[in-house]
Amino acid sequence: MTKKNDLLTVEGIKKNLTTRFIGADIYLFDAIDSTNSYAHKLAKEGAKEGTVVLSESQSKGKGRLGRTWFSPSGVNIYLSVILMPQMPSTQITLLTFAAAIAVAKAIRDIAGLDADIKWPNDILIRGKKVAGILSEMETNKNPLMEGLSVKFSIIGIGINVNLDKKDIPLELMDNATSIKIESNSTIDRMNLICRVLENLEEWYNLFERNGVNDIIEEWKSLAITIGRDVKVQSGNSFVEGRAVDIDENGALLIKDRDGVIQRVLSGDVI
Ligand code: BT5
Repeated sequence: MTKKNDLLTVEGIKKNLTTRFIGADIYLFDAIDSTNSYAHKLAKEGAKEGTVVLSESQSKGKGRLGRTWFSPSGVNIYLSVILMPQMPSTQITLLTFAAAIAVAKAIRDIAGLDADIKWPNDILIRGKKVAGILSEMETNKNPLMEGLSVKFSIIGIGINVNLDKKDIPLELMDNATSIKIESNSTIDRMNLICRVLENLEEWYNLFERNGVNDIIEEWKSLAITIGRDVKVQSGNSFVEGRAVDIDENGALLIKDRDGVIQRVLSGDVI
């Protein structure tokens, strides 16, 4: 149950937010199907870069590949940001990385917990998933770039904040956690939203100014995947071996049993 003074408000967020453009326009709902779907619709209708969509709950919260995101009311964060980066569609994973850095650092700062990143889009505390990121995009042909370029991207972030253990559904029990469960304290969600948006703007700006290197270095310093033996499922195929690095598009480089480097751009570490 949510106490009335724990509810999110646009004024409460804006009062505290120091960003230049992310969150200049904020849409906040009590209930919605998916903040990503709504942000996508807004972007198509011409919403500005940096527009943020938030909801207290989602009835059809989306994960990747048609999976669902458990989105109970009043305790967590479900937010989507519209970004319009000048980049080829092949670099979209780097926006996921920027968001993962933003979330992991905000959790570290506010709750003092070791939040780690698991390739490509999970934030974990003590091995359990506390947040997930879903980057979606529309593309078009850009005469200045090879292949397709990003027209706009929707960065969706779900964070389990004040979710109690007893409210986690059975099927997620073994793998999901919340900041409250791990820190034993209730977190100010508006404060966390502001820190996430500020971090995201900082890393997005760095990316636009300096390219991929800073993001990749920072991501690696927060990630637990590199250096481990992994099995990655990508579609119907599996790659097994030692995760040795990521490349300039955020693909995972895995050294297989024969010593051959396999490149996996999307998938799940299982
Ligand atoms: C993700 O997908 O982790 C991306 C989640 C993005 C959610 C945000 S909420 C705001 C925005 N609007 C949306 O509609 N979506 C975004 P994936 O890597 O596919 O992981 C999904 C899997 O995580 C599920 O199949 C479950 O196993 C697990 N899961 C679902 N809900 C969870 C939760 N609340 N906490 C932890 N794990 C969860």
